[in-house]
Amino acid sequence: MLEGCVDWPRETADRYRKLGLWEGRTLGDELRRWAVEYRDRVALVSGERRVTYRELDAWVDRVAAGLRARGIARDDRVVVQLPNACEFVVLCFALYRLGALPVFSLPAHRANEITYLCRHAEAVAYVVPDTHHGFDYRTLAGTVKAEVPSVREVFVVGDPGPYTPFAALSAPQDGPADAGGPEDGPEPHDVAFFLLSGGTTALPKLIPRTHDDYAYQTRVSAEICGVDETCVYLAVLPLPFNFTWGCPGVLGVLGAGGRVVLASGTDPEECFALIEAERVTLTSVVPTIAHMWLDGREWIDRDLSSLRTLQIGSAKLHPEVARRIEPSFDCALQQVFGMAEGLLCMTRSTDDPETVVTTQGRPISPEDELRVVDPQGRPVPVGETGELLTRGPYTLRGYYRAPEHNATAFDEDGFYRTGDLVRMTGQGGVVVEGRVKDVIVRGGDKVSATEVERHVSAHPRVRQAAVIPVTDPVLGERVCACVIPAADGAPSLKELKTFLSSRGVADFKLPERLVLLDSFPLTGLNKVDKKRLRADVGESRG
Ligand code: OOB
Repeated sequence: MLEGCVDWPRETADRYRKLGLWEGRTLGDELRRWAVEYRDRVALVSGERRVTYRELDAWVDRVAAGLRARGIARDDRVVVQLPNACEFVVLCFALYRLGALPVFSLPAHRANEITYLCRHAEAVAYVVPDTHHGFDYRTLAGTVKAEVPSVREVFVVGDPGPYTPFAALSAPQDGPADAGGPEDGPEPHDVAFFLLSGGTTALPKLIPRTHDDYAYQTRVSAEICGVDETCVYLAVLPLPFNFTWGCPGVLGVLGAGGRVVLASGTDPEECFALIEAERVTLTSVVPTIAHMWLDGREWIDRDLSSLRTLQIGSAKLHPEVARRIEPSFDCALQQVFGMAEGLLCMTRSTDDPETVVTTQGRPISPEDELRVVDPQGRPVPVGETGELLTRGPYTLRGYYRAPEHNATAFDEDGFYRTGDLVRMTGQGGVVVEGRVKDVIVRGGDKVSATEVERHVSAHPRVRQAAVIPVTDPVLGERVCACVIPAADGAPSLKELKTFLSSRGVADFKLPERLVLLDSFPLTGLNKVDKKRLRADVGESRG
């Protein structure tokens, strides 16, 4: 396995193979099979563009050849920061075929995140759009390239500026037209790509996902969702989210011969129009978007009768909201509790309505192992709340190049500590009750409090900072910075945001509330008592 990654123990891996969970095919080979089977069916729709399975397969081969001609090889890391467009899908499969490793970043990431990712992964290439939502990614690429010497190539979808056009990759190459035969391609057990963790640490962690494990996750979740060739999936959330890419998402739907429609945004007008026009049957959103769509249903007159299932996950969906989904959309609700690290829980179409509304589902694999433990690590009885630990055939055994963090993020049996507080129901369902990790869930976006604290603390007029979530009716939670000012007075919220932006911090992490304090409440161990801080701040109007 790739240097810096932690493998499953051999006997565990053998068991997953023997059970037929890991089928021993790479994601690049999978696409080849799908193209043979589904040929001229439409695989991808993006704006005016419609791409069949065969066209997709051929396009992927051309891009793989183009990448190879530019020296991108097996095990090379490539940071991918593209919006929802066909090129994202094509690039990832091309990299999968070469055995080069996409590192999924989000369009919202800025210099702070991207330089870190490129440096940590020693990326050789970085792929961006020219501009998106008014932001010029070529300028960002300039910063990244100047700071991270390993980044040799920047590929740009659209107007390339000083860089290589992505389109040039699919032009006929000089020399042998070889996209990499099976003899030098990746093995099914190899890492296929990296997802980003929601993160509790000051810097995001990289999650290695193997061909075997991801193929399994997408196949099983597609089965559970009843995905077949009549499925039309609307990718609303960013493609680099595990939820959108593989739960069952893009990969699960392509594997069944369905059609993937790419949305460029989340607003109900655009999405409802697409659902009507493409007869979408399945889509996945976060609770904040579900709220917007429920409201949109009141005034947007579109025919959504094709929708069979609306998946909602990534943040807690409250039962009151959950109850409104089926009547309003006349489709089934499916709750999804998942994580980029692996474990995926889903409610089933056969569950009774109360289970669908009040639980976050149950694990998708019989080989998923779940433990719910108290703070001392002792199992709690069913029905009681504790921290969820898990291991299984598609849950990581270690973050990439993070031995110190891995030492505490996993227990001695290889169980991943999710940081989520859950309660199990008698039927094996999971109910998410809260979290012990220092993460703010803003909409579906995960913000590491520690990371934001690091940046806020760097402000010259901040003596000490603690970052906490504050409850919000729209987003669920927002980021609140609690600050003990330096002697010469505190920055305003606006100044703080400008300061963080100038450090290249992504917008969704910026504090939306600032509370000035003389001191922080402390725990017995002299750490900031965030629980009390949250209670104090919640009561104040700050
Ligand atoms: C998904 O993945 P991540 O990696 O962005 O975030 C994982 C964390 C979980 O540990 C949990 O804290 C929270 O997001 N979460 C939920 C939830 N689904 C995720 N909290 C409450 N209720 C839910 N239904 O968010 C993700 C990955 C795959 C599928 C769906 C979501």
